Amino acid sequence: PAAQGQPVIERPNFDQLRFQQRMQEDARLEIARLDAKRRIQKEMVVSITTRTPAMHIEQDKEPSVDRAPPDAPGEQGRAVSIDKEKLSAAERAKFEEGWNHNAFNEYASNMISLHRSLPDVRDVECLDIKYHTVLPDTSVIVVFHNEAWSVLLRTVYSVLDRTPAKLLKEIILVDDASTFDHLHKRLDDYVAIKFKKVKVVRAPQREGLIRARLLGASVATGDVLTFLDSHCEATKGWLEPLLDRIAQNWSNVVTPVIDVIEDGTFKFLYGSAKTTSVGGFDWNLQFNWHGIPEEERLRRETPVSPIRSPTMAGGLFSIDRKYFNHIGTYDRGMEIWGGENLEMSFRVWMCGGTLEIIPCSHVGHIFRKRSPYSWKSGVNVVKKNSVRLAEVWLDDYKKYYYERYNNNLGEYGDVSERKALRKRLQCKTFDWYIKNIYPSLFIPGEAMASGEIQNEVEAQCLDSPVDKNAHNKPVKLWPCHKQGGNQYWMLSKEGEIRRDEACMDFAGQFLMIYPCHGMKGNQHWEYTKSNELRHYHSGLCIELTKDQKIKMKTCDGSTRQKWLWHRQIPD
Ligand code: LR7
Ligand code: MN
Repeated sequence: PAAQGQPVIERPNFDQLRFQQRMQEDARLEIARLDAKRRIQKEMVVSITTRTPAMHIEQDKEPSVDRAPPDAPGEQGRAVSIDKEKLSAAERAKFEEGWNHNAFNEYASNMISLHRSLPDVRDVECLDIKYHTVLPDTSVIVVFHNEAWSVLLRTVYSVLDRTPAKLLKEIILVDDASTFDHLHKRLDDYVAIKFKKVKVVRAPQREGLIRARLLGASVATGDVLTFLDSHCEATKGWLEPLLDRIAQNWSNVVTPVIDVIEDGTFKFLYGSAKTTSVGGFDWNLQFNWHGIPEEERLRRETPVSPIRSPTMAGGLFSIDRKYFNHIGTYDRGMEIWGGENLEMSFRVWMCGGTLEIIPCSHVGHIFRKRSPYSWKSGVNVVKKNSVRLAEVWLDDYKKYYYERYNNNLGEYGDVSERKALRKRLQCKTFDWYIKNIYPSLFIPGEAMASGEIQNEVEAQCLDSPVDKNAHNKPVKLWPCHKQGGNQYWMLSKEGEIRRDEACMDFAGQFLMIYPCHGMKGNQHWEYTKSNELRHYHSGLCIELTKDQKIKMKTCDGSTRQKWLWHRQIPD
């Protein structure tokens, strides 16, 4: 997922899934390729190191552990910029390998102190807040699969360095069957020598992040569980506001503001929490970010009061340990990655808890553009996980998700235990959740028309581009394929032509899609009685020109300006 604070709209349905499947496929191929490459390199390294031992020492050199001088690379969260072209061939190979293994710049990370300093990123209002003097303590649980050494240890040190000792019961590192060498004996030795509060727990086989977290939780003894991804940096004062909120009510599930550590430079980016985003989702069951809704803005007492969030990103949060168990931990049937964050979000809200973002708590996270590790072959795990959660929590609303797959759900295993949990906890309905917790969510069932939009003359359909963060991307023509996907549009009551959170938009130049803003304006359309798609503001109509292009033209009633929706609610 993209970064918090950026008004990024996760792009619609099939694109996203295709993108994700492609990403998985790419990751698998990548891993296979790297394994082969590594085998070859290993042989090479062996032959080189026997000749030049200096190289061997160079390879094992630790990134700086001592507190670094103020002008050292990356201090105060500054960027480390490396001109790859200036590196020697051998260094450049390491640079490339770092990116390949991790999907972030490990080479840059290795230049930065494991204790690097960060600015105090909190809003000034936070500095006056007094927290309870007696707070619960926490176990910090970090699951990892093939994490980079310096990145993993910087996560650990950032917690140790910036958490009052009495609040930190332990840090539990859960190894989800990593194959990287450095995560085995080297990690055990390091932990044994350097740390008192850090435990390493190992999953005997790859479990995925959900069951790995369950393993961590099962050995945790702190009052509160705090989950972090394995590539985070906690900032000054990050924990107290989280624990304080839980001390007030055990059913408060809280997340920090997630700042961005740039994948290429390790620059720590942050902004005022006053403009932070809250979590949402679309009908692909993809998590996304939104601005703080107006009602929530009005409800809050100060600009740094906790912000209710319909969903959470999933990686960074604190929860009372007993409440975690009470509310049903996680769904063990979920694999590898994905879906568990929405599942927990819906469950918490529907079963009596509260999900909040705490503006005075900031933790950085490395956002990357692809998943670097191998996924399960032959299974669309994100879909499987999402179907599981839809079956249990979405009631009738699940149909909007299933439509995307032509109701072909695939194998998703047994969810009867999760359904029993929902019953036992006497949770509210999904309809209640939508109406009370996420009223701004667009409901496809309320669409006036939906499906493909076909021209009356030719079997050509309006088609939106395959780009995750499409802003200003032109709407194109494509032969109608009846597969939904890029041709699945919805006409909202408000006159938007939507693909989930993306809207057809005409700003005077060309027809494009743009994140829906709900303010009509350039996104306001009228589907006329004579089947034209008329742009309200300009009065122009969408036309399929003779040279097979889309143009906005003066409405003239010609058949080239007539469009048929696949499904339409009769008026
Ligand atoms: O098989 C696996 N086993 C693991 O232990 C796969 C992953 N993992 C670990 C991995 O090493 C990492 O520590 O699980 C953690 C999350 O995986 P990432 O970092 O590859 O994924 P992500 O940052 O894109 O994941 C976000 O969405 C996930 C959905 O399942 C999880 O909820 C992640 O925790 C979540 N991360 C965040 O919320 C951080 C902020 C990102 C945003 C928005
Ligand atoms: Mn992550």
